Amino acid sequence: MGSATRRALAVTLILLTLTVWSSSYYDGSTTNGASQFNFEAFDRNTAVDAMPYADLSPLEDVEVHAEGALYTLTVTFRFNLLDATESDICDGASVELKRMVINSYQTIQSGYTDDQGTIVFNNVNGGTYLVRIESDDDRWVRVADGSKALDPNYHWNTQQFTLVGDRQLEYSISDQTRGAWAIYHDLRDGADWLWEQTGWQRSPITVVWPEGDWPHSHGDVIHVPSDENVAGTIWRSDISLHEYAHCIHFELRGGNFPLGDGPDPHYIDSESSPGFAFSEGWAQFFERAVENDPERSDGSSLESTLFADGPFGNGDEGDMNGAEVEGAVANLFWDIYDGVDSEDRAPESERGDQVDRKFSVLWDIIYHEQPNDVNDIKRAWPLRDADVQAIFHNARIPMELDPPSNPTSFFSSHEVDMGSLDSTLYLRWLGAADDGSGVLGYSIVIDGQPHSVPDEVMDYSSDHLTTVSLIPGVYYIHIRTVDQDGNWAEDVYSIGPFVISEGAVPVDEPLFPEGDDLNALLGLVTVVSMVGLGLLMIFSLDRRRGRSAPPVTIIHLAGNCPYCGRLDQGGSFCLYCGGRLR
Ligand SMILES: [Ca+2]
Ligand SMILES: [Ca+2]
Ligand SMILES: [Ca+2]
Ligand SMILES: [Ca+2]
Ligand SMILES: [Zn+2]
Ligand SMILES: [Zn+2]
Ligand SMILES: [Zn+2]
Repeated sequence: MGSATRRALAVTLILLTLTVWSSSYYDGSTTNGASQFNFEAFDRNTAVDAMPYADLSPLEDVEVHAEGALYTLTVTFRFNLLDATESDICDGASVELKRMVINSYQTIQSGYTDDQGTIVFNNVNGGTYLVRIESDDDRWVRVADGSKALDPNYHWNTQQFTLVGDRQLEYSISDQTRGAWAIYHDLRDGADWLWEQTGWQRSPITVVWPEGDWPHSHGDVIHVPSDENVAGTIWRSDISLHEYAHCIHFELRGGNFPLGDGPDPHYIDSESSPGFAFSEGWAQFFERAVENDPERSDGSSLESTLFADGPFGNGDEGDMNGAEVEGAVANLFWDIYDGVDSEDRAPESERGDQVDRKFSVLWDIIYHEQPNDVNDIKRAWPLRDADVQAIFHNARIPMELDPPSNPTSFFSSHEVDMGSLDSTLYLRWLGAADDGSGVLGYSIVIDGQPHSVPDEVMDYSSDHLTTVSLIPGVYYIHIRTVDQDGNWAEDVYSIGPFVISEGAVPVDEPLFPEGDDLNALLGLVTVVSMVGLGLLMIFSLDRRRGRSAPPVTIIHLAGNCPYCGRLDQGGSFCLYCGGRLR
């Protein structure tokens, strides 16, 4: 037997000894009136010596400086698991060292347990002490008792002890409320995983237990039911991490969840809506990713590509509606997150999972682009190739890669190369097409350059626009088309130059009623062929009379669309003109 093995065995025996000793020691007494829960102490000085394992004593690192006045106190906290023969550590928890001063305890030092559940207090005077531990790390999570209004955080005091030298103490929390440490531990695992992956952490959340009759997240607060309502929930790391994932999503989105209805209850193969499936799919993915295991507690695996086929009878089969099925979204996220496996593919698919650990790409999109569903994520995916297409397709989320074609013609309120005294320009374009997923919208730049390239951020979902009031100058309008799956036209449709003359003013009413193709077309034909630009200019000049200070610079009225000036009704795009609002 090697020395490392012997050492490991020795540690195991000590822990086993302490645990056994613990269960027989409990006496139900409390050490002071304020203690919420009594629990038992293992003092290695007495407990280990009392047991017949004298060979193990060199493992104890205990020194007593009888001659000194200041001592070092080392305290370790553990909690028993649901199976009380096993235990885990209380790491990162808030701890106070309290000294008895004239019949009451005063906090003299405080800090946090390390990742071994240990805290060291240095330079401690001799005296009578107790230590208080609280399920709060002041960083990621605190766990509060739903039955208490005042001082609700779960906390425990040790029995009092005297310090006459350096001392090491180890405690194990074993009462019925120790489950608070289970969820505390699990959520810290989740926060730590995210911190490692992304360098991002959400603000602290509060777990309230017992509360409610079903585990759920309110965004910043998680409610966990009592054992009477749903037995053992507090111990379920998959449930805890799932609800924590909802809290992450909530804060990432600035305090809301993606919109969308779903069935209640919902299952991994439930057909819901794109927003709901994104929200739940993210949570299903997160719990498995933190545990680093795609296998779920129900025996299914996130590596399965079949969730959109309703394998448990909660959805239809044979279609491509993975964006509306939480399991399909979770499967996609898992394949983005995990390594490659050419055998990981849908039955009908040629191509397996060749996407190698791209969680950072997914995170960037969720963090920066505020996607509302997995289709938004698909559109925002930066490197678009057959491998990415395959994992979307395997999850039953269609994705094509062919770019759309740009518009081929246009109508406008202003003639190209002709000066105009109307400072607001109306434009309608035609001919953009996409055979695969269909045209979604356009990125548009209006500037003075003849050859600009619009960025890959969609500005308009409609096929027409009215500009803000333009200052006098020469303008080009550049249009680039995007399809429903996020493919961008490779070239640009540029129109112009349009010339806004000195003294031009906006024409208040839209010249052509928007949203009515026939009227708009008739209006254009009328103006161009019968009335003519001259009349339009006279009209404009006429409108100008009576104005004291005609605005010629771009105006952004709060609450109004900057393109058409009508009331901002919310949403990403203007209801009237289709301009991007946010
Ligand atoms: Ca389906
Ligand atoms: Ca995979
Ligand atoms: Ca993969
Ligand atoms: Ca296409
Ligand atoms: Zn609640
Ligand atoms: Zn959920
Ligand atoms: Zn508008």
